[in-house]
Amino acid sequence: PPTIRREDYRPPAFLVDSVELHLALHPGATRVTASLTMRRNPAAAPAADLELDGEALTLISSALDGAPLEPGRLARLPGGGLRIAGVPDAFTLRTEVEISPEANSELSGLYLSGGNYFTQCEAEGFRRITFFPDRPDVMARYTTTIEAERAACPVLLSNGNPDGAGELPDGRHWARWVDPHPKPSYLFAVVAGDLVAARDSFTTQSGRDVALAIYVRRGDEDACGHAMDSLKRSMKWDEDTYGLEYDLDVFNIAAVSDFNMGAMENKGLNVFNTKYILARPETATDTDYEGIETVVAHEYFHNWTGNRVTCRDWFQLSLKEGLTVFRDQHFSADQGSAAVKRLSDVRRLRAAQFPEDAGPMAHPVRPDSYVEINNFYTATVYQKGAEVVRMMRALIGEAAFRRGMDLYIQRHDNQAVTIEDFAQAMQDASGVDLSRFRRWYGQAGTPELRVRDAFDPASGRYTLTLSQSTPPTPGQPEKLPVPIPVRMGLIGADGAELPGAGVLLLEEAEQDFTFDGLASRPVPSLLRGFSAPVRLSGLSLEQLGFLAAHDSDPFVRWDSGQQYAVAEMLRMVQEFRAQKPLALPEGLASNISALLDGAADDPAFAAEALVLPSEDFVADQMDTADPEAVHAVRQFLRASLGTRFMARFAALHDELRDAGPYRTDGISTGRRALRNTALSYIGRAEGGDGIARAARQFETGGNMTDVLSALRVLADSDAPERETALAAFHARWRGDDLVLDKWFTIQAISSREDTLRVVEDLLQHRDFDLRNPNRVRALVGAFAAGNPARFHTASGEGYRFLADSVIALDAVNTQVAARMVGPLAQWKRQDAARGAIMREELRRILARPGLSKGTYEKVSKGLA
Ligand code: B3K
Ligand code: ZN
Repeated sequence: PPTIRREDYRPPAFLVDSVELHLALHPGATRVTASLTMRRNPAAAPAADLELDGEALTLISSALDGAPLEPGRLARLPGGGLRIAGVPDAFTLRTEVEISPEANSELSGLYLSGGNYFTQCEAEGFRRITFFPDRPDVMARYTTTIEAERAACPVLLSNGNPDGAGELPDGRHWARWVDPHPKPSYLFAVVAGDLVAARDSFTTQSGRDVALAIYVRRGDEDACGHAMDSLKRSMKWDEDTYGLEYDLDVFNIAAVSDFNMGAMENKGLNVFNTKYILARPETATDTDYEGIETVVAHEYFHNWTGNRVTCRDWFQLSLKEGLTVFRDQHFSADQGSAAVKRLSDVRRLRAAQFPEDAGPMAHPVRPDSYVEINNFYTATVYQKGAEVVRMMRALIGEAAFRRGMDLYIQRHDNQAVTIEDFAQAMQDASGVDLSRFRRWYGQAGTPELRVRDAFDPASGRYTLTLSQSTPPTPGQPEKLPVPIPVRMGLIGADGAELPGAGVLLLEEAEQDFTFDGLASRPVPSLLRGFSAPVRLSGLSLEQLGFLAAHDSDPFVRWDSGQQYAVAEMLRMVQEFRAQKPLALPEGLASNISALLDGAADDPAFAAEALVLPSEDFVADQMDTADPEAVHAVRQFLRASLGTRFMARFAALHDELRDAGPYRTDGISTGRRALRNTALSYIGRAEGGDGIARAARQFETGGNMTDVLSALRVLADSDAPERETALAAFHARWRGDDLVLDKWFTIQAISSREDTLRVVEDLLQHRDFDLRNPNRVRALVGAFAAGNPARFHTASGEGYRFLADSVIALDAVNTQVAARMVGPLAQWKRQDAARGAIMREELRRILARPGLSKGTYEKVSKGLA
């Protein structure tokens, strides 16, 4: 399959001013008629023929300016597109095609889910609905008429504002939608079916009323409250923070349980995975509630950053995604504890993006090439992209950043633009030269930031030497220094903050920063708030312990505690490998003890800080991972800490029980998080009553957060309560897809040795369905990406299981299949024996005839 390169970008030869679409919906054979008003693009090189994208379309008829096109002027292109010879400068093209929603298991284009119709067009799904120049720099005004059987599809939705509806013969009806804003085809959407709406309204800052509706399956209307509330808060926040107001009369969301990702920002008609809409206290965890708030906000914010101003081409994806993640993170931080939000964002970045940046798929925030664009909706484009925007704001200041956003939108409204245009707006609005900063967009890899320090007692001068280097990544052997904003402070021996706090800008490979007038050697607190997405090293265990106890910055306090634990765990891994007995390090124990002392002051922070660094995070710090040893060490520490502090964990577990109704505010979720962290330690402790506590909490827990935390403890155990609880949970929730997903996941991530066997059995379970992406992610994805000890079992069975799953999936849904390849492609991180089996499995996938280009790209790059 061909590689698409950023440098090959050419403007489209033809533009589309308006689109009139008519969809006659039938499950097996839907008719789509499209009338495109087109003209030559004066800014493009002249082309003789018109070429349109198309995939899995059956052409029924075509006409140019009202005259049927004779077959001689038509040719089908290799991927299924259409070439029309000798078109005039301006014309109307009418095509009629047939598609089969029923046969669409790819879930791209128009498909059926539970008898209802949904579309997904980003990145290249619109070409599966009609012939079109399916690229984001072709922006057009759409009018969409949908017709369907009234009984099966009482609800007919598309983008924009409603513009009429009526009856048709044979029990059918129609509805028309007009979207006044020009948009790229990837933002097109249609939803039709037997859905019911939860409704509300929002009055914008200029006094316009917007009708809000969330469409769900009958019976789920009562589970939309949190999503609706999040939507209204997002709408208000964007007005207050950026002056950005909603621009249609209606804002609709439709929820679907078969969906390739989280949600989609289609203009005026967002389509959501039910996972990010539906929540009731008894079915959704606190993490689910947070996810809903974040994703609802994210998709809403796309209305300006993505929809009104869109991407010129897919290499610019981070223009909308990095910026919109930055915006949703900022929004969520404003809703509750900004510090705890930052910790969890950083934890995610390190868990997903750092390994990507260090692996075979490493790519810059603005990639240079791709085979399948859907493979580039990555943690790098999203999360690192957001970090780059955040650094930009730190460099130019908040006020200038706001002016830059205003300028960006004012200059580029209704345009398809580049990351460079965004950086230029920020530069022009701030007067700050960002030319070197732009390297962050073009260079892959995580910079390593090293610190050395020296103190001269005679002069009272303290010198911090910061240096940076970025490791080579595929296709980029040499790296240049990037500007790294290092927010910092200095701490005196008594734990008090000294003068000198600020932001150091490291622009070169190495720089000295000096501080005068100090009485004694301070401890440097670096990367406060995680001011740059880099790996920091050079602090001693002693300094880390000191910072964990004393720093005023919550991020540094948390991170120093984590780094301290990592250092100890790595040392213990070596001891384990040398078959030495393990012992609980006293320093680590005293850090935990101090956290327990202060836990009541900030339960949410304590819950984050008490959790040991994940197995993957520890393994990532090793030259060659050792999943067994890391697992053994982490389990040993959980058990010994649980045993050592049993009484205190038990007290927390008793005291923090929810009183009163379930609430999702930061205080309540923080208390639950801390309580359940305590339970998880007790669950591993020797001689503890963890199983009894968990069984009781499982039975009496009033919300899913508590019930699932309890089930997790049981599922990790060999106690007889395990089977009883799993069976009871299944019996109670078998009718609820989203809760059943949790049942699959909790078994897939169990630390028990028989987990792979259990997972293989679950693959045959009557409730497992390869066509449902949530279910696949809940079982196969959770096992491969969330259970390193069992996935990396030395026999290689875990690898074989994943390869088999990828092969089976690729025949059903190529996007989901390609996403699952990731863990196998990290073979360079493993020892020689494991690496050989992983490569063998990758080759086995690659050898499959008819492999999709998306899976091909991931596997072949993974093997390289
Ligand atoms: N823009 C969509 C993601 C589309 C993924 C296509 N493979 C959701 C989002 O980022 O908001
Ligand atoms: Zn997005």
